[in-house]
Amino acid sequence: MRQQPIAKVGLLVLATATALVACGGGDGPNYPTLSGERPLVIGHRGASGYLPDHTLEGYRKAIEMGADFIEPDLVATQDGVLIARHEPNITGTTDVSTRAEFASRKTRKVVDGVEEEGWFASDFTLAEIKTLRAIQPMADRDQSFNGKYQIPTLDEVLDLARSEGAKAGRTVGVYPETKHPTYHVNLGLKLEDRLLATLARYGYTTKASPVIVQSFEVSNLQYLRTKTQVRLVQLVDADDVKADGSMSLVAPYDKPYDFAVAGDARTFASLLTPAGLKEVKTYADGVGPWKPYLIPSRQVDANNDGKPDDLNGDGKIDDRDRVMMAPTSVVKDAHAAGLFVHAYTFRSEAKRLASDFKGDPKAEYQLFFDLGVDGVFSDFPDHAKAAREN
Ligand SMILES: [Ca+2]
Repeated sequence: MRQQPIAKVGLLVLATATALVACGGGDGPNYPTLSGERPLVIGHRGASGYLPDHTLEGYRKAIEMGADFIEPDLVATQDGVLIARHEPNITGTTDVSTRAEFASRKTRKVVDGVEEEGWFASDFTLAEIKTLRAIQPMADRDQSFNGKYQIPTLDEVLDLARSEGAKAGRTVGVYPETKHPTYHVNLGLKLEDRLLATLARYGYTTKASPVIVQSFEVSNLQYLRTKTQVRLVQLVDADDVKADGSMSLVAPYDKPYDFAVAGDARTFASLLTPAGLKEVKTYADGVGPWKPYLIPSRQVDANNDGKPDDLNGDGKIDDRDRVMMAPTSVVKDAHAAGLFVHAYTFRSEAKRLASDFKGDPKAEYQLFFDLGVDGVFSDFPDHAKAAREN
């Protein structure tokens, strides 16, 4: 689903030059991707289906599982260091709430117009952040690694991609997301220049660099385009999918937050129209839509009682009780505009798969690969890779 604080997730996607190198050229099957090369497997927050999000251990596992890219979300510490966390609010992804020495840091902040309570990265120095340990934020996933792993910096993630890639004999890309760019500017902790300076230190300044930068906001990507040639991706979110399969656009997930601040009427959906995609192409190389924008799913109400049918008869209504619909034209339209498409988020748990897939995550990947997506953000990169090799 959409990008929720805490339970929600990251995103995104892409890379063509590296895939070419990894393939050793144009042999093998021809894929319906923008480049004709095989779609990318992006380890979403690492291998977050297995290990706590955004830890070096999780990223390493994603690489071992064959991810082409690993995906760190970026927020800033008080001393301006970029660290990998999904939210500025670190309450749900670290053990900070159990640390007596930080009890007084608990506070309230407004993130993209919504007030939140908890502990925030920008109130901690990097040295303090390093005393914390990561927690698995999804209650239904393995909690046994909680409290074991540190919070990595962007530099550490880039170093890991290089060293593990060298060990594996292939290029491993890094797919950083600037989280809540407007929020960080208002804190005096603008992310973009810090990110550019770091990437420049690694020599990552061109389209061929093993880096793709993603964001849900627009003006920061436009700014980045004036400063770097590394690939940029416009993320496209929504609040939810309605019963009929149409997208629910409710603030703050209705539009890029910089649009909200500027009073721009355009929504996330506006960015995926043919005209919107053409505009995105002026500053980005690809789009990273939430996957129901590409292939929606709907609930069933066969007896017209106004309630969704419990298709698998387990007494609950979840994704297993939805059926896949016909694809939209977004992938075709994006490719026509010259944009690659990296879709998020692919999750293997049975309860997160539509009824069509009968509990087999590979069937879902196959559907999206057949549609021509250029990459998938996956919590289970081993499953994504296996589906691609199939
Ligand atoms: Ca059910």
